[in-house]
Amino acid sequence: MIEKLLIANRGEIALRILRACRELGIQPVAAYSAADRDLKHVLLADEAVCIGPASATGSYLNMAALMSAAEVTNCTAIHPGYGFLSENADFAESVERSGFIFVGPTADVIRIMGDKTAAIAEMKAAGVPCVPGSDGVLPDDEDQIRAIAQRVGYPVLIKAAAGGGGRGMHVVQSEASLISSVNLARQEAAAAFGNGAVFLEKFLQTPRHIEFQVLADNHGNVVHLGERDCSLQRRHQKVVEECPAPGITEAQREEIGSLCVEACKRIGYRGAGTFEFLYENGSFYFIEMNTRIQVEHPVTEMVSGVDLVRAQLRVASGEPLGFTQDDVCMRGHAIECRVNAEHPRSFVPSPGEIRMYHPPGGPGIRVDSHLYSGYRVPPHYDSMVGKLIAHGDTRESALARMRQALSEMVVEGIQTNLELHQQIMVDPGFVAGGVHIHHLETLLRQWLD
Ligand code: MV4
Repeated sequence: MIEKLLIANRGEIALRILRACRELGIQPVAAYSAADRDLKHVLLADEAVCIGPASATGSYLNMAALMSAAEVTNCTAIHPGYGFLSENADFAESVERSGFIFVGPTADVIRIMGDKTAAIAEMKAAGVPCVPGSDGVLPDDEDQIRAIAQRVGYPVLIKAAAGGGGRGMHVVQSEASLISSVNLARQEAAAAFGNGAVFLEKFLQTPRHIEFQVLADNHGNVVHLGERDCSLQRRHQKVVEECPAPGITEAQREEIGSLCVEACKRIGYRGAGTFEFLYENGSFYFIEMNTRIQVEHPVTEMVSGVDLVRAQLRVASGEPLGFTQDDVCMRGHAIECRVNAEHPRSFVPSPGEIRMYHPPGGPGIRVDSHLYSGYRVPPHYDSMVGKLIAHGDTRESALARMRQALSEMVVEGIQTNLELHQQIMVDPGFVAGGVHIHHLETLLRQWLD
């Protein structure tokens, strides 16, 4: 087992990793920025190293500083968490080249998945259903581009090959605007990612966002832990997630889950991973793979009983998974509300001192948060300050527990989106289940008038 591990992240996920380390007898070392001396996991860690200034570029994105921190504290492994360097293939490569364990898949697998066209090609080869599209980067020839779009059928969506997460996408309704949109998308992609390559797909108008969780070890064992529905989002930021996805049958779960497992075996995947799909009219379409632990992993943990962060650490240490697909038993339903420090109407971040903090509790309630009374939320990072997770035997029971938990929770001193979550939990669309990716934005517009 890894003896000592550097936590190369901050906030709730850093605390989550610290807790998993302690459980496994791994010594956690906190790498923190100058603005993060008071983070809960920094205070709880036996050792903590300041890696640079408040700005993420100088600290949590500073590869050299993180490697030095691991070196001077005699860590043998680095956990990147989510965001920051978690899906940076160059970082994973430097970490492993320097003799440390990177908690995640190999650098080449991260690199393939970072190239969206390469990822789609791998998935197609593994038999995973994908969105009809250009099957690779668009050529330079305008007639050829027009022919591809014609074959796929309008509307089409132009995406950056090096993109992901929704940046630099353009919907094209008809041939009239095709070439100008492709050129614009190429310019934006070149500026944003240093790579102007773009591809196109059939644009799905009102899909749901459903993702499958996988877990793989170094010995060829791979399992899937079912799916999460992450359709409730605003501007590509997920707001509420749940497991399982409402209305998805056991047969569909088994079919898509097994295909994801097959794909993992094909590419030599290791660790925790997520296959993102769009789901429309009863069909799944693969769009991207995430090679990190995700913010919403707790809903899968609550339903599967598998501790994903502990599994990541065990697998990274070279241990076998220790269970098979037949051992996986999904029980009940879990819902997660992301708690953000933000203005309830404008969504502008609301950093500042937490004057009072009362987390909720009771059966089936889990709070993943680094907040405490007196803590100052710094203005330099993401506004998410915690996650409230409710589990129950049924979706209705999880919803009832979530409503009670939200009504108990007190966060004073900053503004939060807790009220928004209370409204969502009684919204007839959300309560019915199975809303599409534009549902929340539609609701927010309605609530304005
Ligand atoms: C799409 C799509 C519709 N059709 N692809 C946005 C983020 C990136 N991961 C992929 N995204 C989308 N790809 C096709 N062919 C709509 C989206 C999309 C979206 C997807 C998941 C969750 C939220 C979304 C919000 C807007 C657009």
